[in-house]
Amino acid sequence: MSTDFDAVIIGAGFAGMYMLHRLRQKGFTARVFEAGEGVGGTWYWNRYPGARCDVESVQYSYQFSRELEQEWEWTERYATQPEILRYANHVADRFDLRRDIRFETRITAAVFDETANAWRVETDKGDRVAARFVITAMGCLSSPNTPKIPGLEDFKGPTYHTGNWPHEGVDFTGKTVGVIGTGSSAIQSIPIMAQQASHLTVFQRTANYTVPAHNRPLDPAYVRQVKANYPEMRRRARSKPAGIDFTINPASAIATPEAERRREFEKRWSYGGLGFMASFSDLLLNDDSNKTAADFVRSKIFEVVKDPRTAELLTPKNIIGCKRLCVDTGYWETFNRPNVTLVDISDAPIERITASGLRARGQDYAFDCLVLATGFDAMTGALLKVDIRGRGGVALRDKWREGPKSYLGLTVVGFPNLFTITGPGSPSVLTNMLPSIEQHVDFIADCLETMRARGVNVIEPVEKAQEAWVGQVGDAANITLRSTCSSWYVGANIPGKPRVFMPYIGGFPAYIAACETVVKNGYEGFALA
Ligand code: N01
Repeated sequence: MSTDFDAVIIGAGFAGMYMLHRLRQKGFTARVFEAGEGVGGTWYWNRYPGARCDVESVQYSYQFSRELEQEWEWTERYATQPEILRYANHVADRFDLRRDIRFETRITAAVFDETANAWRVETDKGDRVAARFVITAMGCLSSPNTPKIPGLEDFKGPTYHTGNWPHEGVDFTGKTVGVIGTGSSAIQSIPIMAQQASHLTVFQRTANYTVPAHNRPLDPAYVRQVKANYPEMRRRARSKPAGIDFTINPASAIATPEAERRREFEKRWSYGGLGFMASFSDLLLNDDSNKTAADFVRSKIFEVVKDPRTAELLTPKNIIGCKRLCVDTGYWETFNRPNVTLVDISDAPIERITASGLRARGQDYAFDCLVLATGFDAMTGALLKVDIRGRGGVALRDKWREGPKSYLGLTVVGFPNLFTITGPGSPSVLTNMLPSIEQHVDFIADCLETMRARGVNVIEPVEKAQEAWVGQVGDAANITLRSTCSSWYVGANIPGKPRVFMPYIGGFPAYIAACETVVKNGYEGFALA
């Protein structure tokens, strides 16, 4: 059967854009469908005040084009959402991507036609297209979670979700604001909202660890030096578990004398950012080591927050780094402001949202605006919103009822010619997303090229290889403390979601090696027909 395109790509974030570019370079035809009006994915939707990336801008960038790398000028250590969105738009223009992207169009269904060996794709605008391949590029944190709190629809004022923020922005000047949630999005936005609002009430279910960003404008001399040495920096980053170039101290925290340990933590703290978790190599492997880092951060809260009761409430009790570590600018300081109140809801859920605010622990709180900083149905949420059906009409939703299973986080048994960029079972959210995306896109593009050269029409993983990979993902998860708490990594934030540690935590280098071995052995673990 002739198809409309070689590939349909779902989503025009960084993954979808680069996938389109690579396929075009190799002479394939592709059409991207994107729900938003523009490119940028997560950076298109997450426009809440204070949104910025917690990976340094010079590393959170594409490396596939040396020219792009050299011409783009990042202005801050951690780029703001508007700057990253400008970068995404620059890439779309520079590589002339828009002509193959259909905006404001959401794919609703993708069904594999076994007689034609093609995917039949439907959109909410009535498009019906056929493609040999479907490639999902929907992002891991792109399906906002609005918790089913009773009375949500009763609230008379505006309600905003950090993951779907109004494009025109929101001015909270003179308003009273209630914020539910204290994850990364809340920790970034609360300090800014507090500067605008007449009063801000923060409803905290779980206190979170955060490290200072120490953000600053980038020194042009530093940028010149990075640009002169980009390939070397990228190579070092690829050799690190998180795909980020920072130095990991190989020592054990608990085996290091206390004074020396504290010096190392202080050094990392004053440098700022996620590299704090690389202070010692066993922080996520050993409870006692983890506690040394947790206690260090806890002590910092009491140095900053003046009211001891508030400091106590802000003090996380769980393992540091188990939930995703946050990076902030002035978060704890914000709770010294007279117009900010912290309400602990750890022991009882919010009873209900009311017309004028909410009721929690038997008390009513009134505010003009409600902000839900309540996160996402991570990793599988966006994928399963699309009605994806493989062989025999089996739905991916049913196939993954007990949790996602994939081969390399890229392909699924029973779903031929379907690729999931940064899908569950790949390093994705545990790494710098940009290099992880590029590695997946390159794998897929090379695979399609090999298939074309060999006259192969269909690729699909075999059950045995998928089971072995799922076993490896599970074994890696069991070694670390990261799989032990209630986080979105294990689906714990979504009622009824199966508890499975979804990303591959064996590290970026081990993952790249696994993919390379598969290719070297002639796409081992796949059936090619
Ligand atoms: O979401 P989250 P997020 N009642 O799930 C609370 C990336 N990111 O949008 O912890 C009351 O972390 C929930 O409480 P609890 C990054 O990977 C990156 O902040 O479940 N509270 C929690 O406090 C990040 O990890 C960047 O007890 C409820 C909060 O809402 C991921 O996105 C910036 C509740 C949700 O926190 C998600 O971050 C932003 C309820 N019913 C995000 N339901 C950077 O690059 C949920 N909560 C810096």
